[in-house]
Amino acid sequence: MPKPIYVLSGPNLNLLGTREPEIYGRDTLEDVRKRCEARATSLGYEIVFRQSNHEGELVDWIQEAREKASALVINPAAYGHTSVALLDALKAVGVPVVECHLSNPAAREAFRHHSYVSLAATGLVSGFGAASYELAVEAAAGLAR
Ligand code: CA2
Repeated sequence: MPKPIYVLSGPNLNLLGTREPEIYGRDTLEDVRKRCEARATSLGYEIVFRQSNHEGELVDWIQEAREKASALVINPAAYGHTSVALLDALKAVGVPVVECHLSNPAAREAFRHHSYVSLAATGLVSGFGAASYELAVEAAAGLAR
């Protein structure tokens, strides 16, 4: 069995499915986890699926992925727009990185148009709701081979 694909989610995504369904959909983060797990299993991978509201904890998990992951999917949420710390950690991770977003930040407010995380990602999947995560897992598996 290859090393797992890490799937990390940033701040407030624990609230998924409880508010703003017109933007983020009705799936909960647990629903998203199940969808990612099913897609990864079909591709021969396990996943490590985690969410944190804390920037430093996300940095710790990205550093952990350097040793323990085949590839990394990250929805950095608002930290994507602000965090040089996440960018620095991702630049050092040494495994393929796929950025994902439920919504399409490029079609939203101007402050969402810039992503530090994009500077360290091979690619970006955005705008497809929970399916963005599944597609990102598939892309990550393809990059990991
Ligand atoms: O579209 C995405 O996945 C985002 O990463 C979500 C972030 C936002 O800051 C990014 O610009 C785009 C916000 C996550 C907040 O998630 C919530 C979900 C349900 C209810 C409240 C917040």
